[in-house]
Amino acid sequence: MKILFWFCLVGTTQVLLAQPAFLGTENVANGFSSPVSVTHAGDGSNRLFVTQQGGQIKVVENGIHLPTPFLDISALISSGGEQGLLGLAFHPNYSNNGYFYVNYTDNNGDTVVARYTVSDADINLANPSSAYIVLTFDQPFGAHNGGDLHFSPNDGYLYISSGDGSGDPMASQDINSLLGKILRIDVDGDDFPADPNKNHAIPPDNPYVGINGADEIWVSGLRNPWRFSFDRLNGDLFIGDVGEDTWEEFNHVPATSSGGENFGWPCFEGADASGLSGCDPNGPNELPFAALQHNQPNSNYCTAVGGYRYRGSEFSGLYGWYLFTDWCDGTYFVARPLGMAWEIHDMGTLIGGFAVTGMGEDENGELYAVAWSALMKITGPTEMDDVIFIDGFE
Ligand SMILES: [Ca+2]
Ligand SMILES: [Ca+2]
Ligand SMILES: [Ca+2]
Repeated sequence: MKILFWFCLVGTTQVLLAQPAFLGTENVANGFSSPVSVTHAGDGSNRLFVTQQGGQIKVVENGIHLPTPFLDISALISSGGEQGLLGLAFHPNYSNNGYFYVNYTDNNGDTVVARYTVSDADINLANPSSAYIVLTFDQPFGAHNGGDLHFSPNDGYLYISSGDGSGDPMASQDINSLLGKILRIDVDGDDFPADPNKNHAIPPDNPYVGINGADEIWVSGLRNPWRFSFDRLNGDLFIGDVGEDTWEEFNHVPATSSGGENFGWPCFEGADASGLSGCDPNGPNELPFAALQHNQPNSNYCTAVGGYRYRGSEFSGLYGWYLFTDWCDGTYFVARPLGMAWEIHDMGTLIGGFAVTGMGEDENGELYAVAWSALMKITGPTEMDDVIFIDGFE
């Protein structure tokens, strides 16, 4: 079990210390509508692709926000609230096959993971008729859809976050439900040739292969894992899990894991047992390495936004730190392992204080955030010696 730094922000400390110029932002492009994620294609172009909740993927090329969407599937989706186009990931071999993957809620409100292909004629236009369903599953209600997608740099499999569906939260503990999980699939095969709505293979080392439990599941016990990421260098998995009444969680699955971790929801929120019927107060409950507590002085935590471990080169003072934030509060934090525990620091508030919906990387590992209608680059210290933590710890 990990030792935690339960991080309860002491607001007076934050207010009294001067704000150092440690983390900052540079505006990259504007004019987005409800952006939820930003990523790159890994094709050497260093374009950025911004996913809009309403169903469009927008391209930023050489700092220019192109007016024509890369893809517009707004007619296929339910949007608004927590529904919409929620995630985008490019195939690791995109340069050769032109495949990319989206996660959206369809007109019935159900989750669809689909593959599309870039057009032959224009690298900034996808082929809208190339849709190929990879996986679908029912969503009982509108909220808690998860929706993020990433390929692991280690195994090349596609990982998909799903929320508990906001119906029966015990779905997160049901190993035969795909809700409240991180799923792990192989998009380069089809183990279900008779099923046109299930066009993927199952990695043979997934934890429930050959035993009771859905074969797609990698880890369970999540409430609404809205944004997650991989460490591009070593494959560590970081999951921001949106809490209910008390704790916003940031969870870690080391690259050496063989899957099957249970992060506790709804039997636990953070380390707190819920006492729900059907729950064992002794767990299992894999604890978060960081958690932000609701209703504390001078803070307003409400929605965990998982970030990235910085592996870029421009701001070497950030190298190896995992950056994360909260949608309501806007304070940024950095974390890194310290022996068996984690060292966590408050980095102050960026970008007007709130509404950062997602972060992402470019091809070089530089970090970006989307908030309101803007795409911003996150800047930091270029020397480790310049690092100053406003919480006063060193
Ligand atoms: Ca099939
Ligand atoms: Ca099974
Ligand atoms: Ca948990």
